[in-house]
Amino acid sequence: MDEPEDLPPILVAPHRSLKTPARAVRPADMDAVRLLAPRMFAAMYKAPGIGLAAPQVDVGLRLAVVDLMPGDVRQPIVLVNPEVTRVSTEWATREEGCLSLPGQYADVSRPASVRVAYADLDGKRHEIDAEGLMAACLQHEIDHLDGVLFVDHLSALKRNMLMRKLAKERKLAHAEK
Ligand code: GNR
Ligand code: NI
Repeated sequence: MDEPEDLPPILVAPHRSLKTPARAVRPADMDAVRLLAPRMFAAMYKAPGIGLAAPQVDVGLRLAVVDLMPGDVRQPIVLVNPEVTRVSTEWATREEGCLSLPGQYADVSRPASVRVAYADLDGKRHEIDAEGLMAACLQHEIDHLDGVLFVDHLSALKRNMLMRKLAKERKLAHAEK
């Protein structure tokens, strides 16, 4: 048997680190970022999820990884200092989940399409024009870098209901262990 890989644990809300805006990645951070990114992918694939932001593994840097795995083929994207530079006037609503709110899902409305500028691990700049699930995922990950969770886009009533449901389910899961 292989040794289980040492993966960074994914923080679950409520947690202070999930509410704290992350700082920009600087050139001096790039060695640490190059070590962290593969571990973030491993944690994301294991979960499984389609995106993971550094604050979710308690690292306060503007770094996220995304892989929508279209047709189960891996298409990993590392986003260093991603920024939304254009949003459509049209909005779209889709169900979202979050690895930091395990088992919780809600309809979230956001701009239907976005342009995102970012750098890769070599410092090369890129732009993506995204719509559909990719647009929602990129906005969701950039929100994490600003200390924002998808529940922050819901009414206070829906947010409180979902947070209480999460706390109750976690309490039950711990009691059953
Ligand atoms: O796995 C995830 N699925 C998802 C579905 C709809 C919109 C956004 C996402 S991202 C989420 C993983 C996660 O928590 N990323 O921060
Ligand atoms: Ni999330």
